[in-house]
Amino acid sequence: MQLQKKICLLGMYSVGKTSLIERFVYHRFSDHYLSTLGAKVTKKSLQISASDGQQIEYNLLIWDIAGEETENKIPPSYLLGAAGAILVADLLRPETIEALPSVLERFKEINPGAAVVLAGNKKDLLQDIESDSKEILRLAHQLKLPCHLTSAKTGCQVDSVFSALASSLLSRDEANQVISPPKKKAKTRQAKDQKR
Ligand SMILES: Nc1nc2c(ncn2[C@@H]2O[C@H](COP(=O)(O)OP(=O)(O)OP(=O)(O)O)[C@@H](O)[C@H]2O)c(=O)[nH]1
Ligand SMILES: [Mg+2]
Repeated sequence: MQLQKKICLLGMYSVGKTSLIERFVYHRFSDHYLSTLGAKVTKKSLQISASDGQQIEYNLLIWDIAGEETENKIPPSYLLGAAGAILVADLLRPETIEALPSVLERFKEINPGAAVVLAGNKKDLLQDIESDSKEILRLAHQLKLPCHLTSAKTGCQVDSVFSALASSLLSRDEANQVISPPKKKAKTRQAKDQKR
């Protein structure tokens, strides 16, 4: 079964949203910083097994959205219709972590039922992972959201954060019965049983 989903990468400027997408989709990284203007959409498919064993293919439309600034709010049309979001912070810039609750609030205002995961990025730059990841892990706990410590540079946990989002999309699709058990097979078996 194939399903198309819009997902958004959100968070302050220069936290590594574009770099995470580049790593996930094209397996590459650049140290060069080119700030995103507006939004850019990239496609990538991801396979996941539903709880009944059927293979689900999520065709992700990944929206890379420029970091919000006070005078430059994200247009609602960029967020509209999203099934999920990865909220990204730079582990070495506390203000980027502090910004996440309001980013989440704005995203959820427009997409109340959407799935959200957090990414604490630039893990490769940390000297003391335990102390430098405390704040984002505390926030994730408080917001009850999954959180991954990623590095777009090394690729560490990048696939995991996208997979975690896909798992949350799957749970929602199963709960909303968008993905239902393969009924045809059940009927065929029933018919066979009746014939016997
Ligand atoms: N060391 C390291 N640098 C990173 C990592 N991720 C991104 N960068 C660097 O951080 C800078 C900003 O990365 P971008 O991916 O452009 O950030 P962005 O969030 O898309 O920024 P805006 O488009 O302005 O909102 C670039 O110079 C990247 O090379 C990482 O995991 N580790
Ligand atoms: Mg960008």
